[in-house]
Amino acid sequence: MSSNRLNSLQEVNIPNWNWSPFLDHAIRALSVFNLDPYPIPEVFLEREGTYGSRSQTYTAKLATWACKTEKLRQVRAACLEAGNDVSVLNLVLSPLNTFDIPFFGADFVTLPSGHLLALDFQPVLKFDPIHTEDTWERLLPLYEKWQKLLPNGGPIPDEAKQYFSPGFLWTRLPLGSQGDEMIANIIRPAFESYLNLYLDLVEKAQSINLERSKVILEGQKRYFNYRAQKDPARGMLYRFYGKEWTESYIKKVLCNL
Ligand code: DBV
Repeated sequence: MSSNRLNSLQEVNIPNWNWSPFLDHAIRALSVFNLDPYPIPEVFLEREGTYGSRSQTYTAKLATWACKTEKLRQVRAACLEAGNDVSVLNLVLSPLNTFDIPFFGADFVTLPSGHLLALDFQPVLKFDPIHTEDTWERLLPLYEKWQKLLPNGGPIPDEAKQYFSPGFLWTRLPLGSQGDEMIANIIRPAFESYLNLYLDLVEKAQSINLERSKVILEGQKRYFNYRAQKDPARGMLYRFYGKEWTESYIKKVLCNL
């Protein structure tokens, strides 16, 4: 992997980060395509903050990995490790709007209260059969296989539901060996199988016509506007990096369509 940080195909430099095997796997799996750099401005590439009290301060390190391919406008991973007990991998694959396929999204969040794990193909147009039919047909068997081995993560806000697929894998797991084992034995292969299927959709995707691609673009913008406004990470990122930097990271990197 190139060591040129500015081209943003740099390695994520977070020692002991517990989600490394997941990102490494994703980068390997993506390598069936030609990976082009997706330049991330230097101020967002790596960021360190501190938090806590005067007697006990902790470091919060955030790194962004990104690339693009012929059909994926942006692939980006927000990788966070804070103190001894907070660790996040937020990975989103965003297709160009000339392809009629959903987003790939993974949100793996370790907090002092436990792991919160989400995996989905997030639809651009949830109620449009052209957009969803073939995809859900292939995704649902994977969902059924893995979700039944996991506790349900609980309700999500009503307004968010249009952005989740029927294959939304969603769970909360305890810290400690029980949670770790479920991550290794269930979440890891679930992630690999979702990503595998997604990359197959990308590979097979055919360009759509101009009229349709405008509809997809509007849907993609709606999705990112929603995420930019409701990003559940905002509170945490404010605490670590301040309001100004966080808002600009959300607008310019995470949800920049
Ligand atoms: N989420 C991000 C980024 C994060 C991040 C960039 C760098 O988009 C972390 C960090 N997600 C994050 C944190 C929380 C969540 C929650 C810290 C916990 C917030 C808290 O408890 O205070 C999946 N993530 C969530 C929730 C859902 C998802 C449903 C719970 C929201 C709630 O309880 O109201 N988010 C959702 C999903 C994707 C996503 C499927 C797909 C990429 O990003």
